[in-house]
Amino acid sequence: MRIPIKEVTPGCERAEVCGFVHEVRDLGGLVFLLVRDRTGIIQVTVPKKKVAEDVLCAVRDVSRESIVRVSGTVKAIDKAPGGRELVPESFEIISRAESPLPLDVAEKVPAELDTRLDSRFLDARRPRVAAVFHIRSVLARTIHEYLFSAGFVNITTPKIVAAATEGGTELFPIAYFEKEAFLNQSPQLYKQMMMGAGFEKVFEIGPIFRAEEHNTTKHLNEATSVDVEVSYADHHHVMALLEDLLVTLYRRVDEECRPFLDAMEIKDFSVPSCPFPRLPYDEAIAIAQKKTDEQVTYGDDIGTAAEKAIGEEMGGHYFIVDWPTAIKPYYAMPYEDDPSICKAFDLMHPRMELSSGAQRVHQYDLLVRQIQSKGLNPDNFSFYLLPFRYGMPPHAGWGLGMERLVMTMLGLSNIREAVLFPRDRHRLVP
Ligand code: AMO
Repeated sequence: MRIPIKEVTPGCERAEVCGFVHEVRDLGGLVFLLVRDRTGIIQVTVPKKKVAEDVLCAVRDVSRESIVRVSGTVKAIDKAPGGRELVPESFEIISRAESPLPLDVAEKVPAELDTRLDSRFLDARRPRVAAVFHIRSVLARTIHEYLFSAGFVNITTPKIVAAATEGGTELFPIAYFEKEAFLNQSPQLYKQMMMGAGFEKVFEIGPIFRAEEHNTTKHLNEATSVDVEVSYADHHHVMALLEDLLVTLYRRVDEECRPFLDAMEIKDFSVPSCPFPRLPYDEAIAIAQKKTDEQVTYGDDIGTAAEKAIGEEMGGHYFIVDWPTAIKPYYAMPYEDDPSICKAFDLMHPRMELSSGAQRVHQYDLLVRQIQSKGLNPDNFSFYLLPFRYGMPPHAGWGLGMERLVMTMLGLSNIREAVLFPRDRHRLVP
């Protein structure tokens, strides 16, 4: 019976392991192989004169990254990884790897990101790359645990839709029988509709599709969004939820993911503390105007240069609040005393935006007017508007970009490193 390599200790008598051939070194009378599985590495020591002929033939024949099954006796030995070695009685090549490999898994030869993504399955055999996705998995589990224990209901909303949620641009049209359809940009309309269904607290972790033309290090065409919507809540309430969740995620990674952080050589992992500063939009613009040469005007969205300048000034996570109503989507609630600004917020990491959210408009008439004011036709939103006519609780929520969270948390330079198989302007395979 195969056991995980980690479980082969110097005290074991015999063991059978399966895994990739990490390295082969022929030293004349002895052949040393390193065999690797998800849990660790073991040295397989083959004394040529003492092993059976078929074992020797297979060992001589094996190539790096082939899958092998090895069984034999375990010996304690100080110099080997884990303080033990395996001397094989049987050695079977289960699946042979061709040579040369498209990518050096041992990372002795560095590879370009494109080459790595073309052979992602090989790239992900590298511990530092695998670590990103193990940590991402811990994040997904922690988000589920956190939201379930706070009483949220997990929902799944359609990804094939008839209308844009975030405005008309950035949509991928698809062929849907005789109708026009699109890939959904956000679960926004559906999570709000579930407030109309009385669910009160919902969340979804799912794909969002954005037909962004530009190729940047922080945009994907298919991203993963953590979406939350809460009834009888305002923007303050859901900002507090978001910052507490974020700190919980950092803390969990700090506590649970040390081996993965070590594999990535991350030494200075620090957990941010709550509450994050709330920076009004006009003050953010003033900082950007002072600190960049680029033209920054009140009423514009915050561009990359401004984002960087403000991030440097703030030095940690922060919220930008009180946005001009004109540049936020129709569903953001304007302040009663000054409808030119609204109860929308962005959660920022010094490097980039991580999340957007708002208290939503829950009054039917106001919502129709806001849709019209954005130059959109309310008739195209009739399915969304319907629940607002039959009792809609006040509500608020946010959408958090999973890849941007992973990217900023782990200091990755390109968002593509935070996705197994990224979709961008030029990449549709693998
Ligand atoms: P927004 O469009 O700001 O808001 O998206 C929310 C978050 O999703 C991530 N994100 C992306 N990540 C990578 N590539 C992209 N192309 C991309 N687009 C978005 C970002 C962003 O902050 N409906 C609102 C949310 C809400 O109000 O609840 C929305 O979609 O991290």
